[in-house]
Amino acid sequence: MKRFITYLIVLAMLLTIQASIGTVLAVEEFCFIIGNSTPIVKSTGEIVTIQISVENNPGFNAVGLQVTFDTNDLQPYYGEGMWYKEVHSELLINKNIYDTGSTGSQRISLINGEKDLTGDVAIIELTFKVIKETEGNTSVSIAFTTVGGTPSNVAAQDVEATIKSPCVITVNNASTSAVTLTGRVSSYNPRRETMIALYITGTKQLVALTTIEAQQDGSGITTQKFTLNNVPGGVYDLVVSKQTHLDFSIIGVTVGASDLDLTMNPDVKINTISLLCGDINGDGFINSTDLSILILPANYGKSTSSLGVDPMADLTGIGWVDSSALSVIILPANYNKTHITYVYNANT
Ligand SMILES: [Ca+2]
Repeated sequence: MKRFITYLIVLAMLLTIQASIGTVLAVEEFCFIIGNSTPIVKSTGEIVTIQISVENNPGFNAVGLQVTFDTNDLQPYYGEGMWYKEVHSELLINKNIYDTGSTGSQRISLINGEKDLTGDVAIIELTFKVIKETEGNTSVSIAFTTVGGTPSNVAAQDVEATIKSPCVITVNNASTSAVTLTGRVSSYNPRRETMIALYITGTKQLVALTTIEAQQDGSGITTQKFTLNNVPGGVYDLVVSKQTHLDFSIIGVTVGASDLDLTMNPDVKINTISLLCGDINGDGFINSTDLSILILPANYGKSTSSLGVDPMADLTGIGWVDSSALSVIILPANYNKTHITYVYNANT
């Protein structure tokens, strides 16, 4: 009780101070911010990532945010799984996302488990593809959701907060001196999609992305070309990924003022990016775990159309889990390997 009275006295003092300072020296408010201080300029077709961060954070563990944007201008981008992701390591995003699709307004509930999230940090990152055809501005705004959106802490107390919104994206198609980046990928099973992503080197900031679409038929090893459009000059990490294969990253790809064709590079590792195959469970390793899945009686010798068969175990795309997959996984080039990182060399 004594402590409570002390608390009340302190609170009263604080309120008095705040009142006397008035608007000249306002108490810094806890604030949710979308976007950053630098302007975002993008071209049609480019990917834009926008962070939501907090400032003057007194500690909170839950909030509900409504994200609003124009679906004629921006499309949630699912290139790497979800279009939103937690960038704060402690944060858990409630899986009950009210994904209202094309309406341009989506609810995200953030719950930080048993303890308050502290510090002025980025909490989540949203990824969009710019589809606005005309030049000009478009924006993404956030608001607390009307039901249960107010931030609260682990003690179940409401935490007063404001919002700095929206984040403006300027679509400027004329200003880019962007070039194309082409390359070639060799991998198994043309019935699976291959994803080629370009990041600012040393980061996970996506600049361009394309896919080699899954084919209706075909099996075994195929070599396919890809093109990344609208790549501005810069230094990038190119990451090629495909289900059941290990990622292949080329670090430090330098893009200048003219188109870059990796297939012309004298280095065979760069002119044909060869993906290692056999990661059935997708954990980034080709090893005995994958082998044991392959030879499970439920999978081995079965058609992928049979009930209960793990389709990932069909490595070559023949429609069966059999010796063709086994021979791929046990190849010394594949077995006991993990994701490949290779340093770029222009060699020109
Ligand atoms: Ca594996």
